[in-house]
Amino acid sequence: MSTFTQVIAALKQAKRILIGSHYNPDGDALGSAAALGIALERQGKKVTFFNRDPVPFNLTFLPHADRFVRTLPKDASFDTVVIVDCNAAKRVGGDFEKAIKGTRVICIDHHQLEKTEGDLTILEPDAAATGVLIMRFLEEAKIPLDRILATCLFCAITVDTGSFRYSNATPDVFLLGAKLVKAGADPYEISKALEENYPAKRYRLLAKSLATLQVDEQLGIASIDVTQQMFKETGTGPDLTEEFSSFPRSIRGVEVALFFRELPDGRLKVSMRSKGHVDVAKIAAGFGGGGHVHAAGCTFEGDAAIARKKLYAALAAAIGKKGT
Ligand SMILES: [Mn+2]
Repeated sequence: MSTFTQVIAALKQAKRILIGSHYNPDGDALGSAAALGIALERQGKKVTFFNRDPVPFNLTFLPHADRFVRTLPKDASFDTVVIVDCNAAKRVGGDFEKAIKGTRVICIDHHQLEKTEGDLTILEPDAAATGVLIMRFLEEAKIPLDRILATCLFCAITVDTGSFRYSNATPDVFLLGAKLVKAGADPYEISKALEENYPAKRYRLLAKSLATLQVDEQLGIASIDVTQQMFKETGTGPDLTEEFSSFPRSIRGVEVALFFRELPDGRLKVSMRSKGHVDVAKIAAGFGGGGHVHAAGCTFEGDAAIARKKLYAALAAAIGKKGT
């Protein structure tokens, strides 16, 4: 693992920097990438902001959101690449994987269980968001916060802490939030953009999905499903399923909430949310996925019904471990 001092020194030497974050980006991925890139531009660097996927509709309010490109010119060349909110080029995907060959790679991330590909890596699984690490970078690099940087970083932290509600919302995280609000971030404007900005068809999809609700009271597991058919009927896509897992999670007695989503090729993807002691990152890893202790996911290969059974068996074992 590397220090901020090392990363700052490397970025000081850099001239043409490519910043990438994981595909299906969330507010932490794009907020962190935007804040870091804007800060580096202020240091006179040439910065390219990359994400394979479009900026989700509820993140277009981010300063410089329109700067993210989804492809790179063939002759694009960079001397330094920064990967934020993940730590493998394949999680960024697209043109990014080719563009990083022969360049210095820096990773800044807070996910567990993945191997880093960085020449320099800051990996802190205990950090509430990558945005927290970017804040620390700015502080150590003596780059002052302003409204633009604060807005990006407040978005990053608010998204990854469930609006400062999850167990990662520590006193230190609240102090960082206060700093960002002092620097000009507007919590209500940001939360309005993030959460009070949905098209009506999201709720038509949600209604269909909630009709699939299954609750296993014995185990404390609740699940909902979204199928390709439902997307078709409502004219929606996976970008409108953000936070669907919060509905099964909000049921009394539920320890683990599951959100199953059918992929266009028929495979089944699951997002898991744990309310208590169950480490869903560990369970997801058993199926080739990953994430955090309280939020993780994986995609199953092969028969969906068998995959579901296997997942429930793994969860039952984990839930049964309580108190031993
Ligand atoms: Mn994150």
